Amino acid sequence: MTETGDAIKERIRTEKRDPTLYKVVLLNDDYTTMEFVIHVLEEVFQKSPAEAYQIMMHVHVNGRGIAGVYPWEVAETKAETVITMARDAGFPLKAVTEEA
Ligand code: TYC
Repeated sequence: MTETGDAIKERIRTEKRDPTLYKVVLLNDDYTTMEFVIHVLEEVFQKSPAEAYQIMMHVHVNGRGIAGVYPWEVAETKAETVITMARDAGFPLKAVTEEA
């Protein structure tokens, strides 16, 4: 392979391994039930019941909290899933992504 070819291959590999991570941040509100937030943390973010309870209470008390940290596309999908599940259940729960 030529030097140029190797350089292009290397660039493609680098792009595929983008190390940037994103936080999925849950926002508090007055209407979503604590049980629903715990359910979301267990189902979407694979948290144990104890961890899910702790994160939910952190958000409830502090206004926001980190549900998990993931590569961009995973973080965006999880945030969208949270919003869709909440809308379907009639809750205003919001999740946003932020660079970690
Ligand atoms: N504040 C909500 C209540 O008192 C519970 C809640 C916690 C809502 C975390 C959203 O991201 C949230 N029912």
